[in-house]
Amino acid sequence: MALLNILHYPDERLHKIASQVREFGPELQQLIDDMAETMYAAPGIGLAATQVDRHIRMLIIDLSEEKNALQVFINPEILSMDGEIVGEEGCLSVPGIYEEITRAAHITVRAQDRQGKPFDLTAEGLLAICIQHEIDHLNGKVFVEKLSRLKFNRIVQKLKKEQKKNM
Ligand code: GNR
Ligand code: NI
Repeated sequence: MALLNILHYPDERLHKIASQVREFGPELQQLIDDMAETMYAAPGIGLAATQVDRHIRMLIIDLSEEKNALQVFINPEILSMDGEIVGEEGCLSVPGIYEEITRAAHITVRAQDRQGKPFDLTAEGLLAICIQHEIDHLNGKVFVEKLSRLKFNRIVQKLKKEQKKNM
């Protein structure tokens, strides 16, 4: 197992669009395990492959306290969404920033598990928010880009200042 480096906004690699996973071999299994270790260490409740500079359609989520309920979504597709939910979101690629974001309240997602077996899942609440947040990453989108231009610009300025300080 290994800890992976998480890209930080505004790294342009966070804007890459991920491609379909076609092989479910040992390389993918290793990446899933390494991403899980990285997410738990952070700590975070979700992680998209994009965030560790692997541009394939794979994301992981674990909402449990005990960190023992890993959910793996490969080639996820949202089949339906309805309603609205507002929740405070954070992102491991945008450390220290927490903002309220409006998302669909109920979604049905189709994906494959780590063996490649397809499944459908209906989600609401934090799980629905998290799946949408992670699928956005696979499409090159980061949650701060959903904010007003004023809020977004302030955050980018702040992040650039932080980065300078840490050089
Ligand atoms: O750890 C995370 N917490 C979180 C909280 C509210 C909404 C979404 C998230 S996902 C985030 C981890 C992350 O950056 N995933 O891409
Ligand atoms: Ni994120």
